[in-house]
Amino acid sequence: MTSSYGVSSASAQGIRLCPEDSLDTLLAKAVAVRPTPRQIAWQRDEMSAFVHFGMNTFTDREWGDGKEDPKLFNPTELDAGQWVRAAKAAGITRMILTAKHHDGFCLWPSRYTEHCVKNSPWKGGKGDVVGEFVDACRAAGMHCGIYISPWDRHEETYGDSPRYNQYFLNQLREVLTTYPGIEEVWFDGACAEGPNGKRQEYDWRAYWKLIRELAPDACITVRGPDVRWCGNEAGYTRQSEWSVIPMPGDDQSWETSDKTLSGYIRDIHGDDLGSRDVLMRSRQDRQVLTWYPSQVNTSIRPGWFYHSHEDARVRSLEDLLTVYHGSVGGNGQFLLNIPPDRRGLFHENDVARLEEIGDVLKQTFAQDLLAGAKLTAEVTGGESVGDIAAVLDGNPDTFWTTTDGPTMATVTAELPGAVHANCLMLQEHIASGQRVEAFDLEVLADGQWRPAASSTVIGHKRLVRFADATVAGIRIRLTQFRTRPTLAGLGLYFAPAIISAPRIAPDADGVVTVKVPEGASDLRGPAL
Ligand code: FUL
Repeated sequence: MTSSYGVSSASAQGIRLCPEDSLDTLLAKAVAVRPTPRQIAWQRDEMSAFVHFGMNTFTDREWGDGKEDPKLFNPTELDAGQWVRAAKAAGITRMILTAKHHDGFCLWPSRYTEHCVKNSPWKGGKGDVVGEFVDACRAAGMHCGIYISPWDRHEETYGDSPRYNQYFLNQLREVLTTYPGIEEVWFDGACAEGPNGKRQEYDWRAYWKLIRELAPDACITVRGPDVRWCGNEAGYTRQSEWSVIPMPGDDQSWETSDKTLSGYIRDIHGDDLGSRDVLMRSRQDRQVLTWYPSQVNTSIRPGWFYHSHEDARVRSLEDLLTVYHGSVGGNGQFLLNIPPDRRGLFHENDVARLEEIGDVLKQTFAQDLLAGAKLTAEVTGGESVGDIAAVLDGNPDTFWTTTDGPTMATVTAELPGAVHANCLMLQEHIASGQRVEAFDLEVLADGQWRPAASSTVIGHKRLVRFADATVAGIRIRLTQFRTRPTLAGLGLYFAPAIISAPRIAPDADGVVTVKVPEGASDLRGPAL
């Protein structure tokens, strides 16, 4: 099937913009870009765990230089099952292990290098961390992926580009066939000179092609075509996170074309990667609209690897919940790093924090306050299509939409009784593209409709916090969208207040200030 843009609608992964495109054409093109099934599966795993573990754990470093003795690697109580249980307690459904970091030390017994677990004292050289990790994930129904660093500071062929590319392809083949069914391959783009003084040229196309062949369901993340880095490692999120963004490259096949990725994303750090303005600006140089969703990766501690001196610096619950609401609740995916210690276990402080996250998320989202609500949809300048009740059925594949051409769509929920609420959840049917650009929320409190919040894009999921209110109904007005809006999910919740210790700091004049930590709801407790 071919759409009016000459693009197969079944594989609308890349649609080229033209300088003469009108705004309407741009919006129609943007809506015609759709996620692949592997991208949808990835996005539904809203929270992932990153597990940075390896030689650096034993040298207390963040980046090893590749000269480390494999004998240093010797976890005393490694238990990948403990990692999986702790992650599960937080509500995490996917995990990614650093099978190889920049120091080149491999956590699986590789036949292509001596710099790996087989030459460590751990389990007499017979151990396999990747194997144990994959088995533990599979046993618990956890999706799993690997981080495998192309930058390799140990391997002597690094810098001799064709030879190293072959080495890296061999390693990829080894991992993806020894542990079949890997669901994500996470590539960092770090690159340097090898021992020959030459800069390594990575053959990304060949790496991606091999992954597609051996692990067709795997998303290739960050330095890959499926998932983009959000642009920072601190957990900052955008107010409007678009999954459809313009990229340099070839339409439909930008991931397989011979073009280099020199341009990649023009401005990965910008606040706005996909608005109408961005679409207009991207026409001139014929960029290609691509489904390229955002992953927010950050660590539970200051470092990516475990350092005992950071045991008291595990990030606060409110801080991590803020990242959760901004990422999962902002059309992104939350990749939270938890580094195992030298025992090969997540540290008790990290485990406790993961449990707290899970408890709060359960407390918040276990009960949808819209259960039993009467829903109506009103479409200004168009008609409803489908049953609006589909937004409450818990099935992300069923959805409500409208006919062409409306200027506004209003969904009203009358509740069977008044409830205490402060958080709205909305989901689009992203298999139909990303469409909503702005919406308002009103709540029925004390017999009156009152504005409670305004927000922008929705995508896979939008969480909107608003001031605690006792409400008998809610009304969502979709005020701007690219074409017929869709809604696949709607929820109303009460998120508990997070009570945290205030930060007390004297300034240079000895004046003491008491601050509420970012993300905490309020300042409470005994007067000081
Ligand atoms: C970075 C790496 O250099 C860090 O060590 C870490 O692995 C992080 C997730 O990606 O670019």
